[in-house]
Order: sequence, then C-alpha cells, then structure tokens
Amino acid sequence: MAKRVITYGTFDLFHIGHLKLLQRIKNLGDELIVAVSTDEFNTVKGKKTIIPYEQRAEIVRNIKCVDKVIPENNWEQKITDIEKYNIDTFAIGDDWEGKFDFLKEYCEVVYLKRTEGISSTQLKNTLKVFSVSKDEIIKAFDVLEQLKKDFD
Ligand code: C2G
Repeated sequence: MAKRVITYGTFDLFHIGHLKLLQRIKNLGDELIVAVSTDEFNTVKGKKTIIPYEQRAEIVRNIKCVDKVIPENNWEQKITDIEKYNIDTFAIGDDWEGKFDFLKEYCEVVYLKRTEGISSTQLKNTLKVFSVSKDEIIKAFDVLEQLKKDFD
C-alpha cells in the first residue's frame, strides 16, 4: 500500500528552501500531496504574495516529487484532507514545530528543519532594491556628496 504524505504552504516565489522541503517530505513516503494556500486564505494568514494561486499551484504541480496539488482554503481542512486522501504522514517545516500536534490522532506528524538563508520574504526585500527609482538614487548621491563636504 503506497504511503501517502501531505504538506501545506503558500510556496510564493518558489525557491530552493521549498524544493528541499518537498523532496525530504516525499522521501518519507511514496506519494506526496501538496495543499497550496489560495490567495484568499493567504489574506486570512496575513500573508501578501506576489505570485497568484493558479501560478503557484502550477509550479508546485510540476515539481518532480509532487504527485498531487490541492487548494488550501482554510486552517480547518487538514483533518478532512487526511481522511479523504488516506494520509499516513503530515509533514511541514519546523517553523511550525508543535502547531499541528493535534493531527497525531489521525496520522504521523513530522516537522522538518527549514533551509537556512532563504525565504520568500528575503527574496521580496532583495527585489525591492531593484525598484528604487532613479530620483531616489540621485537624491542618495546628493546626500552622500553633502556628507563628504561636511566632513572635508
Ligand atoms: N520552508 C523551508 N525552508 C525555507 C522556507 C520555507 O523549509 N527557507 C518550508 C516551510 O517551513 C513550509 C514550506 O516550506 O513548510 C512552505 O513555506 P511557506 O510557503 O512559507 O508556507 P507557510 O506560509 O508556512 O504555510 O497550514 C500551513 C500553512 O499553509 C503553511
């Protein structure tokens, strides 16, 4: 009987941290189902995303180790999903350590170490640098010029 694992997430600006997590979760079983948070649910989570749900879901759907993608619409669907898809293991990054222990009644619960040094938030902040306008850069140089004069 194929061992089924499930995980949940936003997966915005898909990056190596997401990929390594999904690969490690897949190694816990035979089939991996990923519930991707919808745009509406991300609002509930207080998470601003750059990439819309359809595209985030399509990217995750095409990751080699992913067998099925379903929408994550709310916090409450996990138990129903575990029963509906005959899930053996729920797994998620350890930034959620302990938060889903209530699922232990229904399946194995595993928290996996996050990949350090990368996150969608960091990527967004890095991208912000590129959106600095020409005027802001000129203004910054003018301030630097003035500071140089003051110190000379
Ligand atoms: N992750 C990781 N390493 C990173 C960044 C993220 O292992 N550097 C993991 C997270 O721990 C999570 C998954 O990748 O397990 C998806 O991360 P997010 O898209 O940030 O998902 P999140 O907002 O935590 O949603 O119901 C659960 C929530 O939907 C989880």
